[in-house]
Amino acid sequence: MTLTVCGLIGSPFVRKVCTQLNEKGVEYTFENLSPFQADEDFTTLNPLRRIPILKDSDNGDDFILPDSTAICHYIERKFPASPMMPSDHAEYGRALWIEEYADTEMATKFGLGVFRSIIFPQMAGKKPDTETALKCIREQLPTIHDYLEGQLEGKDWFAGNAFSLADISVAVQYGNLAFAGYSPSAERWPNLAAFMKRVGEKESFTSLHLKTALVFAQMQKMEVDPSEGL
Ligand SMILES: N[C@@H](CCC(=O)N[C@@H](CS)C(=O)NCC(=O)O)C(=O)O
Repeated sequence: MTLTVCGLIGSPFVRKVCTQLNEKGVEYTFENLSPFQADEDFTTLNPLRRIPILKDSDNGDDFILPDSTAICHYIERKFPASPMMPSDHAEYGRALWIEEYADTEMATKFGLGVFRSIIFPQMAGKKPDTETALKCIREQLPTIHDYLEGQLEGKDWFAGNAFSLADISVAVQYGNLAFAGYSPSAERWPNLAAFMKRVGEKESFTSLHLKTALVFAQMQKMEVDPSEGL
């Protein structure tokens, strides 16, 4: 059996899949695949031309699974040991919702608004677009932090009482914000800060996060004035 995760480690969706596999202790190989430099064949792997993509030799050479959510729930079904979804029905539903919220609302605002504005221009040898990123941090992100802060009230994890796919999905998005140089104020959003600290104690997450931080280490980071309370 060979599982291969294809993508770039800088993608939160790719790290979501790899963190789950690490947490479950499932071995996999990693294949670098950039959606931005891929040829036309990439469209046959994923018509949306996005990463991650999973290959599983158990299912033959033709088996290709795109999309982090499809991949993670496939992995959950194939490797049920060390479950990463709650067994309680209500909490299971909650985990799915938080995963969806992270993959759509958070990914759009964090990824397109902040991460891409800071990191992508620098990859092309240009200056980071700090103005766009700051506008997003000021106008769009507080609503997301507020929502998640409320969801964590009196709880260690987003769904059930153990680290789950919901937590991974949220944490990898905050990871990409951190690579751009911004993390939400711990004073204003203490539950969120405590949550990220707990996730940071998970080797499955931190090993990948630190490896990715090195990729962006030379890049200029944004600075947010602490007096803004963001
Ligand atoms: N819903 C997808 C989203 C995947 C996604 O947006 N991946 C980004 C990288 S972070 C991508 O491949 N972008 C390529 C592009 O925008 O052209 C998933 O969960 O896998």
